[in-house]
Amino acid sequence: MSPIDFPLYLITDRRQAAGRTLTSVVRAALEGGIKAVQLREKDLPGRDLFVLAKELRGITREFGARLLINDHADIALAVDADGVHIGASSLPVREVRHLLGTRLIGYSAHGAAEALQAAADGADFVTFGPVFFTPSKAAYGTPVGLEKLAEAAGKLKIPLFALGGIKLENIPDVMAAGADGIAMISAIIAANDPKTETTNLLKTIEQHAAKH
Ligand code: 3NM
Repeated sequence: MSPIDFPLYLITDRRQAAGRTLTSVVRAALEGGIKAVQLREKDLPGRDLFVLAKELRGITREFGARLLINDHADIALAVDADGVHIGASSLPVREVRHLLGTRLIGYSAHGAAEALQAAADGADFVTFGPVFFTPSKAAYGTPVGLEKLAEAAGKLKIPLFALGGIKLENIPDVMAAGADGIAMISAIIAANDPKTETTNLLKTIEQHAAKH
């Protein structure tokens, strides 16, 4: 069985938590059924990130969920996380593989060629986006759209998680384009009721998952 057994990948941004603590919002998502969380919080210094990572390691473990750390392989190892999520400006995939052994490596790709290269280098899965416009980070540039998503999904042999501007309403189209799963920040982190929202998202993904 693939180690990528989660259909929905929650990426954190504490600034979108509407005054709630990130830990409380992640706990709600775990109660709603989320099975994989990426701790991102790019602005935090290493020590603060480590403290938060330890906290999230505790609660993800309670719920049998994966925890990946954005960029910081050292922090991932220090808290016994399940893996690291990296991108073009991070340590290269092969270097991270040396450090992490069999832990998971997720890679943020923005085009098919980049996604294929990450797979060839040994990434376990990719996020691909931004599929749609996302208020979460304007710096991601022009959305790639569903056609590019379909092209990449068709070529790739590792799981692809569509990312960027994804919410309940557009999940059917994204899954129909060939995504294996969905990654998101705001639809869960900024939700009034992250637990119920997570459950609804998971149900919708399940309903539209390709049957292999
Ligand atoms: N990475 P939301 S888009 C963190 O395209 C991130 O690589 C992206 O946030 C990429 O689910 C993105 O709120 C933000 O749109 C996703």
